[in-house]
Amino acid sequence: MRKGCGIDGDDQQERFDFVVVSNRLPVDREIAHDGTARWKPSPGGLVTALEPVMRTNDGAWIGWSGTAGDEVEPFTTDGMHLVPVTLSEDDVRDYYEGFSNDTIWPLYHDVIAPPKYQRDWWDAYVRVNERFAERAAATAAEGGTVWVQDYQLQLVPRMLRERREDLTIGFFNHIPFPAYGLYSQLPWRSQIIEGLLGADLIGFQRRADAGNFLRAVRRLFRLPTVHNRVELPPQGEGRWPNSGGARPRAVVARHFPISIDARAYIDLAHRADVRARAQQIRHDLGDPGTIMLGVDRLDYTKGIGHRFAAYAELLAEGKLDVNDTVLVQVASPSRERVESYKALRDEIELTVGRVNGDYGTIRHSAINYLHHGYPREEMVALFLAADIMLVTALRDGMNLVAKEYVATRVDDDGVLVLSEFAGAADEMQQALLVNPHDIEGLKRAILAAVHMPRGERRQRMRSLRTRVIEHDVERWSQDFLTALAEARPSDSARQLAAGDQDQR
Ligand code: GDG
Repeated sequence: MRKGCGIDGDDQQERFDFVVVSNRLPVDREIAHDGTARWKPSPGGLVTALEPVMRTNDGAWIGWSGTAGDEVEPFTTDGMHLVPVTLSEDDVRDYYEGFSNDTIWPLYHDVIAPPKYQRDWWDAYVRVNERFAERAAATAAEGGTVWVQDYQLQLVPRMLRERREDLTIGFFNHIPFPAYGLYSQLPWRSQIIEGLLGADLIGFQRRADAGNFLRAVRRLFRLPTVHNRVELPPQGEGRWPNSGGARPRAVVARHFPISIDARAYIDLAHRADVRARAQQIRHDLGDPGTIMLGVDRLDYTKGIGHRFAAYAELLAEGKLDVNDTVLVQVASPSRERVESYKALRDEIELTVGRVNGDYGTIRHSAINYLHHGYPREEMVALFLAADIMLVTALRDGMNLVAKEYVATRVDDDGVLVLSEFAGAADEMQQALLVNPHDIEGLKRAILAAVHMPRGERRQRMRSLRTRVIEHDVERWSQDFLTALAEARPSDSARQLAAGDQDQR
């Protein structure tokens, strides 16, 4: 609900009972041929997840527009009230590409790439988190609920509580939280935990992530945790973490596995033009016996190289035939100014060239590599065309692609090969689960997928689909908001939880 009057006598600013804060706004600016600009919804895991919740609750969304130096006034588009935060070139380099994507991202993904610990990046992270917290404090109504998203904004809960003790604050971490042995490398490990403890409820993808976080709290602050609750004693007692408020309170840390808007994927899968496109894709690929598919941001966490290695060995050993098999790999461009991503792109593209050079023929490429982003319709057509979906992440908070693939398969066909290191594995036990580091095991799983009888494919796919359809993104947000209302039973939190239930 919107309110015209603010607190502290600031009556110009519109205030909202429900505020989402994330690094990026859920829109991209598009420049038309005539030079006019408009905002269009942007694709991506987080946007897909939160857009329906925002619309239902008429909330405000705080985030960066995606362009450095952009100074944009709050605006409403597609029924969503958006509040932009400005990031300078330096902020983007040091807070976003630096600390978020070159320190926290690799550290939280089990140091697959070496994290860089740079003090000026940390300073930028603190500065930009302050800016988001200030914006949130100025946007939330008295007694309102603020839901902060993801690893770029871990200090915001505490900074917000320092400014507004009246708010109910939730935080959701979309990426893994590492074991303490790794987490303890972080020079600012205590400050990050204090930042997060500013929330009433901290959500993680997997039970193991919540466990790792609670262990870090115990190790760093010697605070007691009971089940999933941290009891914060009155300030000044013991090694008290500075989490913002002065009052003793409890913080709950639990897992809430995120999901997708399954209905939207099912609807697309039934559309005649999308189905025709799927057939066209098959035909254009030479009507092979087996189409395998990978869809990932070009990121070192996704195990794209491991997937290629297993596939290339199967071709080399004659267990797969390039005349009858193709691997389509969509690798959408990502974080292209970060060094480790540049190196990854070189490595992946070198491998594609080698595999195609070694095993391709004039008629058939072994790997059909696409370094583009595509509209969702095209993704669904690809999912429908693919006999086997390869999700071989080395570490992944959840992996929405795995869920999108099964939601799309309205024909109950197709096989999902899924890494046990993706959060999705906890719920998707009927997939062919693999350890992507074990190349022999990965090869066995690929062959099992290629040769799996129709009956087994149907039985596995049905059970996977039931799970994803019953646990969709609306259920995720409902579960989170209900738990938030239980953690701190304010009026706004109770209303959000109840409103969400009415929607179902
Ligand atoms: C983070 C966590 C967690 C990709 N390429 C295109 C495209 N995509 C869409 C996919 C999917 C989303 O982007 C990617 O989500 P993932 O979950 O697979 O991975 P991350 O981007 O790493 O997301 C992850 C997620 O947050 C949510 O909490 O699951 O673990 O790392 O929806 O379909 N969409 C379109 N064109 C593309 O080219 N339209």
